[in-house]
Amino acid sequence: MSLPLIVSTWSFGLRGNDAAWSALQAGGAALEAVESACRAVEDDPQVDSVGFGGLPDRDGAVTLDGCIMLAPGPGRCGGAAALRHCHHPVSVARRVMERTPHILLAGEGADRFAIEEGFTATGLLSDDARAHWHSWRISPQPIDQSRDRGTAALRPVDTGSGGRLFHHAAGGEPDQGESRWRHHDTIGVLALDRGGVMAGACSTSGTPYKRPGRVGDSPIIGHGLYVDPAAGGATATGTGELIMSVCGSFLAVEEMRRGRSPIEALREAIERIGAAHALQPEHQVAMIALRADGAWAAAALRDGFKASVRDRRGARVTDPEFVAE
Ligand code: SD4
Repeated sequence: MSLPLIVSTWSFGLRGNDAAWSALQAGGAALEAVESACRAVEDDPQVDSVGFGGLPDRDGAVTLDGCIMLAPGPGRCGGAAALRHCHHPVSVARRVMERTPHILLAGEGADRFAIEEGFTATGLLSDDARAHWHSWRISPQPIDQSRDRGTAALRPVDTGSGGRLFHHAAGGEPDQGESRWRHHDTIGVLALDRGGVMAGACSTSGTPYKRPGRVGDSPIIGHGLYVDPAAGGATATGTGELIMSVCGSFLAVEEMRRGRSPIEALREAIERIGAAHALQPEHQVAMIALRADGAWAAAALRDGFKASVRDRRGARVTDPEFVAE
């Protein structure tokens, strides 16, 4: 087994992996690595689905979600949902894990907790995101991208260069003009440090123009992320409602606990989602899974997903081994 190892969702995960790598390679903890990987993407205003620069809800408010996990059990996992004033949900989630007896704080109380913990209150709506929200209001697009019907739905297709294009669901050419918008993806990260300790984290601004109050899978342990050192870890990106309907990350980890390989476990979770839903053109779910021995895999419901990995052999972007359709 070659340790350490860090794997993230999407090609923008490369930037997160890079940010975490030198400390991880020098013997740093997996927990620090997954947090700093998420923070690097949260800080990037060009990523309009995570952290500062994320697209807002339909009322123009950006709300951020994230969670972090070492293991089931007290003080080993935490989440923060619907933060409106702190652009590092992954770090707030870590404080929830380390400084409270709770697992999930949400909304105003989560922001208040973050400020009490010393986080700086900041605006989350970038100029670009505000401008896009204004044009969306003039020419309304789907309010909840993962559920609206009958629209010119777009699906994210990772170009492998850190950017993504969007294919019209009905086919046709990717629209470059749309490429920065209507992203639908979470940074999910799993790492094993040199000591063999595993950690995971994820962070998102959720579905663009979502109904205010809507929370997806990403801040909720078992849905967007699950880590159990005895079995492995998994994290998800895509339409939260689909992931949540099968406790996607928990399901994948449980499959590994039963002896399945990471790819077999992901395949089970993805196929379960496909079987449970009348899939809409805009739906996508993708997952990564990691086992304690360093074996990992990526899988997706539909094409267009990529995963990013960094280990002693270098940094690379890979296609998922399994795509359901
Ligand atoms: C959610 N899963 O809120 C998140 C959003 C996302 O890729 O971006 N997924 O449903």
